[in-house]
Amino acid sequence: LADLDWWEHCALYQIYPRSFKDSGDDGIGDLLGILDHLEHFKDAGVDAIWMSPIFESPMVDFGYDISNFYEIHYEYGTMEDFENLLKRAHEIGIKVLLDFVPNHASTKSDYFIKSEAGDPEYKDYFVWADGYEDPNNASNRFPPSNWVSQFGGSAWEWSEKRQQFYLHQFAVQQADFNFRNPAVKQEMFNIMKFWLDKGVDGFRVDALPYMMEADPADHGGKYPDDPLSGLSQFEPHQLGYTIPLYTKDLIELYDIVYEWREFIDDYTKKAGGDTRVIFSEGYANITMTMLYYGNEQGAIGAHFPFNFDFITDVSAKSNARDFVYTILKWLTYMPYGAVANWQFGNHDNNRMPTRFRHDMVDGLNSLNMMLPGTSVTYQGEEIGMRDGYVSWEDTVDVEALNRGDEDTYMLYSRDPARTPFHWNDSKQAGFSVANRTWLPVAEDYKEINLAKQKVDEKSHFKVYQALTALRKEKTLSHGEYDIRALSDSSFYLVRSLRNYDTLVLLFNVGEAPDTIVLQRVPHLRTPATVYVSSIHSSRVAGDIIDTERVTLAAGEALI
Ligand code: TEU
Repeated sequence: LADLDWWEHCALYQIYPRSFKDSGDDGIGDLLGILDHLEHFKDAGVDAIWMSPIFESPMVDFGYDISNFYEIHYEYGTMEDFENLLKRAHEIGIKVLLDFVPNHASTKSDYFIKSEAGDPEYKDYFVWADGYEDPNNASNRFPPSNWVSQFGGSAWEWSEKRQQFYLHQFAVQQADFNFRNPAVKQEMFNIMKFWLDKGVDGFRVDALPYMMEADPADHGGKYPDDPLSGLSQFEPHQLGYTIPLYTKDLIELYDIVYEWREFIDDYTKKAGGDTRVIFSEGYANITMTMLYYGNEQGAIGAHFPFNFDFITDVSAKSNARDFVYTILKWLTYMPYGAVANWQFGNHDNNRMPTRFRHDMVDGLNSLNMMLPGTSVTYQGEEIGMRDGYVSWEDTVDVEALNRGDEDTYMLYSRDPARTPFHWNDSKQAGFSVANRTWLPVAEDYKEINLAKQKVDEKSHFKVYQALTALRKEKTLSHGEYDIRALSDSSFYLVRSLRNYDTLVLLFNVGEAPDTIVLQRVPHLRTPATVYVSSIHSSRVAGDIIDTERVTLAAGEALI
């Protein structure tokens, strides 16, 4: 069997640093909190972690608005804390990836301040444009185009100082870099090199679909308007919705990703040691997503683009066939020989048990761990954490604040998925000794917390541990897969490898018990041994079951 490189079959875990563990008393998670709890990853069986941004930031978008790409944010600690974290993680065999945010910088960054002031070295660092004079009002100007920001409103903001508009595809405080400027492209290499030199194992790269925008040179010197949406009586920016033809998924952006891959491969080659990697982030259709892997001309891009299909394509309403279809979609479109990855949540979306059903946690984690490729866990999924309740008064997410009001903010808010991690049932779930945490701790922490799940006879965490242990089986790292719906609500995933144990996942995603006849499941012997079962299953590991006819409870999963 071929040796796999570390990233091809690892269990990757996303840390949201602000909510992981507060080592001090300010109610905000920090690097020492992570450093002190690295054992959690060993315990959980995780091989690699990626951290949402830890760099200097005014925290308008909680670190995705970076003011200094070379410094650690003061609330999170110091460079020394980071170096210690990295060193300790490596000592215990855990890879560490950082979040690299190339699309934009904080308007408080030196880059932007200098650019706005017209400093010759920086004046073209961002996307600046004059816009249009208002014929009826000389003191008013219209933006260069109708482009809308992801966080609502026009994507153009007027600068009094510079007397021009700048582009921001996210918050007003997140100015889009101008990737048509070679100096910006060079600076991105400098930033990556700085952190690679510190020893990081790679990057999760943020918001790639937005990296390039249409060039006025191709449109008669103007920024072209995006076409109106279906509801054409509204201007797109009134609707807060548009069909972004000129600001997203531009074909030129992939070449930049391919250059980064060359750079990081070169780096590994020169520096030696384990492979440094790029995992790209971006919501796009399957064709555009696959271009991050590489193109037909032979260019190679990200080691893999994050797979958000379990977040965007399936939900509590999906049936077994929807799941199978979603899984096969990625595996079908993926370039030959490429590595897949799977994830059910992140800091931008409602938590997995909330988006699906609470009784599906173990089944979804099983699926994540049993599918070919890399599994990605969002902080809290290992204990089945659900969305926290965050009132309008406590809401801090810029997207919710910009797009919502007291009645509608829940439609947009990303805060519920970002509440602090539940370590135990003490005050603030053991996250912090502060009386007030940056987001409130979810109310259910006494029932759902790590300490309890470590002692309970059955728990999501124990299932998670069993799954990460099972992942070490050659069948899961090297085996073939076969996946099919058995009924509207149940499906099987078979992983098999010659001369090794076959592993079969049976999963009822429906809301009612389902009796399935299994005679035609390839390789499934009867009777069979249960390796892992969801916590509400009547079967436990070691049970011998007749697999010809099986009744699965709602949400039940059996391996
Ligand atoms: O998100 C990129 C992205 O595509 C967003 O539109 C995302 O879909 C949105 O947040 C959903 O509500 C990344 C980060 O993950 C996100 O936290 C940042 O706010 C965003 O980039 C800007 O940096």
